[in-house]
Amino acid sequence: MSFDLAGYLAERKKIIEQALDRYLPPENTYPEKIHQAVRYSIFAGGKRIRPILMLASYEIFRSDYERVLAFACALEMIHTYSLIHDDLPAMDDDDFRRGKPTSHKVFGEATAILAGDALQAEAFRLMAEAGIKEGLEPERVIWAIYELANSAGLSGLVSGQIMDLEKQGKKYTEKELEFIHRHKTASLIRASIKIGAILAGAEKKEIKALEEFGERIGLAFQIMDDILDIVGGEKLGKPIGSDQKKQKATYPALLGLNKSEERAKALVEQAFKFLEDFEEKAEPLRAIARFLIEREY
Ligand code: GRG
Repeated sequence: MSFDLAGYLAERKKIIEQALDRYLPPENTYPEKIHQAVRYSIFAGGKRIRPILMLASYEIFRSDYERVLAFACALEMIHTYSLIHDDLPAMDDDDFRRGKPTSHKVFGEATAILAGDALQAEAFRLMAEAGIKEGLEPERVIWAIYELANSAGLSGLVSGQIMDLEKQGKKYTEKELEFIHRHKTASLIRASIKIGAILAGAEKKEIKALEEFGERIGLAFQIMDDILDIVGGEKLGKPIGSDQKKQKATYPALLGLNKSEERAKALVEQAFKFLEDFEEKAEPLRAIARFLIEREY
């Protein structure tokens, strides 16, 4: 029987959203404005791919995923913070995200900055708290926290983002483009998969294989994101053509649409090789990887 990805993604999304709702203070908590802004962006309707990948990786080794839901939520918080800040006028200056007006359009710039800051700090608070409450192995918790910090900071998102901004409207090489995509996008996706394996107590060799898988699908994911900015439809939730308008460094701009698509597919094929030892336990990860390059949103 083939794997029911749509059902799996819908069920996982619900579990993650219910957990996010539990972990975040209610909207009427004082001072209401910041809680409203945080919840507005968190519940604006993302795919929840990073937490879903983390849980799928954890479940290769263990079934009690409830113990690590806080870590899955922390990944979504870091991701959402990065989107809020990326949309700010000082960065990409975007009006729509996830089909809704961006945070600064609704709450103003200062509140949007603070909502991003809050989500970033809350992510780390939540992981540390869960480590204590769930009785997880302290060394594994510290390792997982380290991996998330590493993927969000100077070795990850932030360095990808600064180069993305620097190269706007300028010449760039394929090496520079790959640096941007590896840091801006692949680093958090790779970390999501790695953290799942770390928390599940996987062996170093297994963690490494999953990390290699994550790096490749992360890069493929961003190439698809570049492609969708050109050919995407209504489901995308944001206007198409914005990369071209801003003269962003993208794969289609450098290689053309066909070659970009081939590159994304080849990366996913390479990624699959790293899952061979996990046999059918890695079927959800394979199905998600296929979805990432076939998606319309
Ligand atoms: C501000 C430090 C900082 C970093 C920003 C995330 C980011 C880096 C920029 C956003 C723009 C962009 C194209 C980022 C690449 C990552 C990406 C493809 C984000 C969209 O992720 P999805 O498709 O979004 O998972 P949803 O809405 O489904 O969660």
